[in-house]
Amino acid sequence: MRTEDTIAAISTPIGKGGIGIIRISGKDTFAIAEKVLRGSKGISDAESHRLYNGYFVNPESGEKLDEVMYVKMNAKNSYTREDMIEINTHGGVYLIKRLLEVVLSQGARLAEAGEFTFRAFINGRIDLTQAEAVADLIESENEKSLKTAIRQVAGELKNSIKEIKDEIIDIYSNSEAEIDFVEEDIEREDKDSVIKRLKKTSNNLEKMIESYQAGRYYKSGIKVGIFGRVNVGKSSLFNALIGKDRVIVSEQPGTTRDVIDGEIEHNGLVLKFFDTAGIREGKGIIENEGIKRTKLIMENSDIAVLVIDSDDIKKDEDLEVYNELKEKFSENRNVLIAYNKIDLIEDIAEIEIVISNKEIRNIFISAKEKIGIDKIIDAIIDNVDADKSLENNNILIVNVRHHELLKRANEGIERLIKGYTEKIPNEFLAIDFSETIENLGKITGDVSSDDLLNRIFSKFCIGK
Ligand SMILES: Nc1nc2c(ncn2[C@@H]2O[C@H](COP(=O)(O)OP(=O)(O)OP(=O)(O)O)[C@@H](O)[C@H]2O)c(=O)[nH]1
Ligand SMILES: [Mg+2]
Repeated sequence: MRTEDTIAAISTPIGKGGIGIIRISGKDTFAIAEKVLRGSKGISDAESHRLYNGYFVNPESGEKLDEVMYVKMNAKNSYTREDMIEINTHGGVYLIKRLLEVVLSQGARLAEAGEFTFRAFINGRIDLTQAEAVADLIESENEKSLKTAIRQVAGELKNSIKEIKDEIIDIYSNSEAEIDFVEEDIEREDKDSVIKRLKKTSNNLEKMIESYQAGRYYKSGIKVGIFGRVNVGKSSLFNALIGKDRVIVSEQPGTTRDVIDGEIEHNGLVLKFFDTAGIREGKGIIENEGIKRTKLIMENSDIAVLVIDSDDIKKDEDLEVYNELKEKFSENRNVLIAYNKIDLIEDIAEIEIVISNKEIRNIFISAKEKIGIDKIIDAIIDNVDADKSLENNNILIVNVRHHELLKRANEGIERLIKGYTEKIPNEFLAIDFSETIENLGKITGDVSSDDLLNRIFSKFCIGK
C-alpha cells in the first residue's frame, strides 16, 4: 500500500441510517476539505478535534449537497498520525456515495481495506498486535472477546512482548560482551544467573502460549459435538441445549441425517452445538453420508458429549462410539457422557455405567423433561477453564499467528538454556538469541513482510 496518497472512504456501513461518516487521511486532507466544506470557520482556522457544523458543497458548482458536521484532526493526535477529517453526513446510500465521489474528484484516492489502520501502524501509532486487535474488536460478538480485544488494543500484549524482548536483548548483550571484550576482563554475568533469567522468561512465555486455548474459545466459541448411537436422544438434547425446537425428534432410529448447528451464549462465552447423525452400521447411502459428516465433526469439536440411553444401554455399540471419540480427543476430560432418559429410570444408581474413567464426567439427564441440561453446560465451561484465565488478568493469546511465534521464541529460549547448561560457545548461542528476538519482533511487527501485512490488513473493512 502506498502511503503518500491522501485516502478517503465511507467508514460507516452502507445502508439507510441516521448518519454516515466519510473519512479522509493524508497530506492533502485539509486542502480537499477546504474545497468541499463551508463552515463558520475555514479548515485552516478550525481547531483540532472539535466538531463543526457546516455544508458540504460541490466545489465546481457551489451547490450545497448536504448539511454536515465535521472534525479536523491534526496528524499529531489522529488515528493514522496523518492529517485527518471526518465528515458526518446524513445517512443514505446515494447521498453518501455522491459526497465521497466529490471528495475523490478533488484528489483523494479510495482507501483500501484496513488502510487507515495500516497507516496507524506504519506511522508507529500502534504495533501489529494492536492493529490485529482492532479487527477483533470490530468482529467481536460477545462480551469476552470484546474485553480481550480492548485490552490488546490498549497495548497489553505489546508491552508484555516488549518486556520479554528487552530481557532477552539484555542477556544477549552480556554474552556479546563476552566475545568482544574477552581480553579486557570485564565484569560478566555468571552462567547460573543467566540460566535463571532465561528460565523465568520462558515461564512467562509458556503462560502466554497456554492461554491460547482459552483465548481461542473466547474469540471463536467452543465447539461441542453431540454424538452417540441412533435414537439415544441426541437431537432432543440439542434442542434442549439451544432452547429451541430446532431439529426433528422421533422414535424412528436414524432420524438425523445431517449435521445441524446452533449456538447459545453463556456468561459471554459462545457455545456452538452440533447435532449429528447417530452412528450405526450401513443403512443406505444418505445415512452413511450422514455418519461420514458426524466423523468430521468429531475431528473438529473441542468437546464431545456422548449420549447414552439409560433405559436401553447397548454396551458394545456405546463403547464403539466412545472408542472413536477416544481416538480424536487427546484429553479425556473433553469427553462428557450424558446418560439420557433418566425420567424412565426409577433409580439412577441402577444405571449400568458403560465407561468408568475417573477423568470422564458422567452426567444424568432427561432431554425430554429438561433435567440436568444446565449440568452439561456447567461441565463444558468448567472443562475449558476459560473463565479462570480471564479473571486472573493474564494476557490472553487469541491469534494463531501470535501463538506460533511465541512457541518459536520459547523454543529458542529453551535451546539457549540447554546451550548455557552445556557450555556451548557464545557464537552458537548468538544464533538462538537473534532468532528468538526476531520471532518476538515479528509478533509486534518490528520485523514484518509485505506479504504478512497484506494478509492482516486485507481482512479489515474499507474505511477502518
Ligand atoms: N422418555 C424420554 N424420551 C426421550 C428423551 N430424550 C429423547 N427421547 C425420545 O427418544 C426418541 C429419539 O430421540 P431423538 O432426539 O430423535 O434421538 P436421536 O439420538 O437424535 O436419534 P437419531 O437422530 O435417530 O440418531 C424420541 O422418541 C424422543 O422423544 C428423554 O429424556 N426421555
Ligand atoms: Mg437425531
